[in-house]
Amino acid sequence: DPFSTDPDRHESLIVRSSRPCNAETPTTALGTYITPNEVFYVRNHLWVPEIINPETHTLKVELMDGDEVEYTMDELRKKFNPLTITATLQCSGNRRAHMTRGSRQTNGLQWEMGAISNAEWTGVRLRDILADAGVHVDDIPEGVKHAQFMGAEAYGASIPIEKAIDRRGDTIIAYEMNGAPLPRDHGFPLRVVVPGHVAARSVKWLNKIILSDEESTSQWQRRDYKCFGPNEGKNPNWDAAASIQEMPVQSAITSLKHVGADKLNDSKLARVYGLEEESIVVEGYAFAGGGRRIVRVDISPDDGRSWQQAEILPQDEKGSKAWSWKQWRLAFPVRDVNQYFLVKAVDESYNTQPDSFDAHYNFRGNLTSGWHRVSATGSD
Ligand code: MTE
Ligand code: MO
Repeated sequence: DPFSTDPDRHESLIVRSSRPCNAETPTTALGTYITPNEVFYVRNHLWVPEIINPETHTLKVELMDGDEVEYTMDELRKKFNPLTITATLQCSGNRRAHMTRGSRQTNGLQWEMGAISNAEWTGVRLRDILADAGVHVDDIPEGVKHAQFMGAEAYGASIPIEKAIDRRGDTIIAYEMNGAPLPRDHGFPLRVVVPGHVAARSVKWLNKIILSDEESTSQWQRRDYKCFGPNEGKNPNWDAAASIQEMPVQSAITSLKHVGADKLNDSKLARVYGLEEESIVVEGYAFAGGGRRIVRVDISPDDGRSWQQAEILPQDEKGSKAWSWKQWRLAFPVRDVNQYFLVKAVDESYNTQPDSFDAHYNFRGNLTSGWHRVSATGSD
């Protein structure tokens, strides 16, 4: 039983499947900017490899001519400058359950809004490793199109070479998560972090990188992580569809707090907002792929008739671009609230989110990003 050596997990994770382990970050932790390692969501397609010895673990880099260069963990740490980035990972299935409820049945784990988390990752630039291995990173030959990644248990995926070599793309080979060695569930001892891209490309338990003229041939590159039109049915043309790479705009409401008239004087929330009457404080996250900054978060307290802009909480984030989610909040007097709250976010390219689930339905429920609609009483 390959699952028998899986690590123990925190009891507050919301488990969607146990073999393999797929578990959401608990809703309360979605309100924290940096997700603690033990409640960072877990998405495993297979088992966690048996404990890998970091003393003997190596990373192989296979070049176009078939030559291989190999690095020990120690060499990676000593030979290259470390880089720390703050980056959100989001599964392409995050909020799939919202699409199922808002449109119709989708295939796959029925994630609510917790298949997303944010951490500080430390490692070395993939660009620097490739340059050291002999790749002309500033003048990449035409034929080199993809960087493929292989995980120790058999998972694999790839990214376009441009993202791998972009100095400001911040693709790193990480060995630390929030200042600690990577936990086993998150790739110990080495994983790729491809910030701004779908988390499926951030391969865990990394042991090999292959430069190639084609994408990874894994099912996770060629089949699973693709998106389709609402009409394309269950047997779409997989080869014709593009692999998911950069993520679209996303947002969700993670908390509604009722501040009763009796609490106006004593509650901290009431003071922070200067509330003068009975109110509801709405909080959540917003995120955009590609390093595109979230520039606005619109909240409706009345199912779309009126809107107001939430306060986006400032955060220190490390890295060349906006790789991490933003937390936001806004309070409404109860008399302005009518049945449903809605949220939609806008990124710096003025991309935003679709207002209907039918319009971006796909049978795999990938990239669900329709406006999150939550009943004022708390259910969605
Ligand atoms: N890497 C390996 N080796 N095996 C996996 O199953 N899952 C991918 C990606 N990398 C996966 C992997 C997917 S689909 C996601 S969403 C992220 O890892 C989840 O990362 P996390 O478990 O650290 O949150
Ligand atoms: Mo995923």
